[in-house]
Amino acid sequence: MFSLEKSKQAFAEARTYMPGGVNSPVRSYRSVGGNPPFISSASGSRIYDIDGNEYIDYVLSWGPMILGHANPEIVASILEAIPRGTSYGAPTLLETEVAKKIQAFYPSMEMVRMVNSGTESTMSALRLARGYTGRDKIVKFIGCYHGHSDSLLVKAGSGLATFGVPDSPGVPTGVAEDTITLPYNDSDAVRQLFEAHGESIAAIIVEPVAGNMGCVPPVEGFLETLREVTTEHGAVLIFDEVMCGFRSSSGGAQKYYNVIPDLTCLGKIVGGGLPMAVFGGKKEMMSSIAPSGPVYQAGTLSGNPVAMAAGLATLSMLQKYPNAFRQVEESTEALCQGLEAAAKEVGVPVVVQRVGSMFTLFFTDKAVHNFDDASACDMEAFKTFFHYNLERGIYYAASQYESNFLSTCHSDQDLAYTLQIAKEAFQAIKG
Ligand code: HOZ
Repeated sequence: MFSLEKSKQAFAEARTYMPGGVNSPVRSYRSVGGNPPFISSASGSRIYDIDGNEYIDYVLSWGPMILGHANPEIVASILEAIPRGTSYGAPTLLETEVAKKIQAFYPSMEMVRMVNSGTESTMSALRLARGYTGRDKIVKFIGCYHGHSDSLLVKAGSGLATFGVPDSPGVPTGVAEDTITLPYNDSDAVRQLFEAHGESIAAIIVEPVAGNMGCVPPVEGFLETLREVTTEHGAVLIFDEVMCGFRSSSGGAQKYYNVIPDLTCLGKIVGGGLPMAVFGGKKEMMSSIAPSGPVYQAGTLSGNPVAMAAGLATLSMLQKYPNAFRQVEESTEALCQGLEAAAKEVGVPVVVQRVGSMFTLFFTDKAVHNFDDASACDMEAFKTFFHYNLERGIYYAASQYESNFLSTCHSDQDLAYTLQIAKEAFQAIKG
């Protein structure tokens, strides 16, 4: 019998000490209602809560656990690193090894700077773009989330969309004024903007596959347009691949769509689940970063030896088993086809959008190309689907505005059970 009794007590206590009882808003389940399970452990495709419930995990820490939770080789590398000390604030050999591995997957990242989170990565890439071009304005797309730095917390998707807040209080008006927002996948709007104001724009930042309004792929020509206009007007093109990195393909969205940005931001996955992120790109541009150049960026925990060990182990395994990408993509494709077929059979309007091994099931009857499309989905149906699944051991992202992921550990049996429960959930929605 499914129960979240212990999690309920834990959540009540946590709310006394932390806003909403959590350290990141979507985890609080406000948009879907109910109580979040408090997690005690995870292994392979499974995650376990303190009430003893077991779930097939499609969140995977919001993407990074592509090789499954607690992968033995990654765990061994971490355990081996810890006795050597957990932080030095000084250079190590490991950092260069990790940089080389990142470059092997992402050749456009000729030079990198390591940081601790996706937020730091995008914030620093933007500062570099502004410093390099000597311009202030940046362009982002409505529904794309690039972390919570001031410039980027404007019409962001993810947690803000989940809670229906377009912009956050606390972002200075002057900063927000320098952020121009356009609808995702609207090439004409981008062209018009650059024709009128191209000379004052430092950068376009984009999730080349949006993950934070649910999984929304770029329409044909969109990324190409971004590349064209930025080149033409001397602006910097930044791909935020924090979510879609290593998920769209082994070389991310830039390899999959064959559009190469000037700067790339990666997070989560490069640290094998430990706090680590990175930004990088053209050597000439990256040379503007301190101490080579004047654009300041720093951090004691950057290049942390334990995170580097986890990252190196993850990237080495992905290099050693390149089939991992195909395997996880094939499983994701099979699952998505099965979900769509089950919904169709029951007669519930559902569109499943997927790129590589990330996907979102939207309760709608038409393709989702931008934030307005995502917002028009049936959120009540999503809630019913979400809770029906959770209570039966399937752990999806707790918001229609998020993506789900698979790992190499998700077995055929996992997928079969997931599809069985999905069909039942569609029947429950149909009533
Ligand atoms: N909105 C974040 C992922 N897209 C959630 C991160 C978290 O809660 O850990």
